[in-house]
Amino acid sequence: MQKQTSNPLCGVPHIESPFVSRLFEDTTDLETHRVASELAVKGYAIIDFPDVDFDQMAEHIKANLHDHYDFNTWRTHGHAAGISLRVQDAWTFNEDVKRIACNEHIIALLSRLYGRQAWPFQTLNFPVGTQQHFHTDSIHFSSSAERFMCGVWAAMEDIDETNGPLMYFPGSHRWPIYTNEHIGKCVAELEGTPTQAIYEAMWRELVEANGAKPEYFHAKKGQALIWAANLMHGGMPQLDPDRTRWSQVTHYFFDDCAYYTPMMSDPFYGSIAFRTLTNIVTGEPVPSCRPCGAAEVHRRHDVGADWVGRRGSLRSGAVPARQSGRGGGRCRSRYALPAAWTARETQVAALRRSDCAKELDPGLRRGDNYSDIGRRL
Ligand SMILES: O=C(O)CCC(=O)C(=O)O
Repeated sequence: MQKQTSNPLCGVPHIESPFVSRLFEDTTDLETHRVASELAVKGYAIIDFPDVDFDQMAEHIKANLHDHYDFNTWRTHGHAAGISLRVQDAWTFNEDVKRIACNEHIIALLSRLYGRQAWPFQTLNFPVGTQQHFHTDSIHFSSSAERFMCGVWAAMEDIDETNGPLMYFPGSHRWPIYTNEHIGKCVAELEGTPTQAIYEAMWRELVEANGAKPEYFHAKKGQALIWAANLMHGGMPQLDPDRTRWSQVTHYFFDDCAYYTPMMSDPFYGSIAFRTLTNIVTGEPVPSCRPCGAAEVHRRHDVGADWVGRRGSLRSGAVPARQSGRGGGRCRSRYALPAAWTARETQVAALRRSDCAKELDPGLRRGDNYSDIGRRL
């Protein structure tokens, strides 16, 4: 049985923790040790995909998904425009995609590396290089507590510099997570739906300021790469459009977090784009929650449904909160926080005193309070 090592930072993934050495000091499995230290230091680790049938499954996936992609249009237009082909969530209709996503060795490994139960929530199948600008997944899929997310990317054929290898900046996972507030954006103010393009100039400057040097994954079929939540990564241009670059990435979250899309959120304006998620293994929805207490005495509070659903009303302007302050690049528009939002703090403090102590006042149950606040906003 594994010894329980004391961990004062139970809300930090093991591989991201300053206590990573002691959290793995009892690990006798050398491969787990290697992967943990590579993820901790570089933000990625390469493994052989742990399924003896991987080659065969990859061939089935290629044959079965082939007709989902318009290769001709991609070769004549898409390739030069730097775009890609993808099928999202093919696990819903393809058993091999699902089997790769649900691989029990991967899930056990990730759970050990992060210190919480891992579960897959999304698959992407690419038949050609994505040619995607480098980015961090932390603006797309994130968690509170932060960094409880990772990607596992598997090569379904050999990849070299001519068919658009995956690229990444080792060590960039340790950089701060920059979101809308850091780049001066407010979703309520943007026209249309934001895309990662609003971050790309900043990322380029960040890479330059850090003197970061890219690496490229010239993968062999059957190799996989695990990346940490904040690793800066992307896809190189596919130099030879006649080739393919079949690959699957599965994204994983971990238990007992709240799950959201930072690029679509302004948390301190009261707008959080919570994610509606399904655990691919169980097929069950996974609600966002707020863990309470140290790992050994773990308790959790589900985030109320009304609270999760209230973001839409903020974007459509139901909250009359805007104070003008616009003018020039340096002077930003300002949004006042609704009074009910600030009042909520008092109620949450009361909730913390009661619910966490398991001494619930019947008049102050979590659901009641969150729902009530959601309605008033
Ligand atoms: O496969 C690639 O080229 C990049 C994939 C990627 O960046 C992602 O899925 O986040």
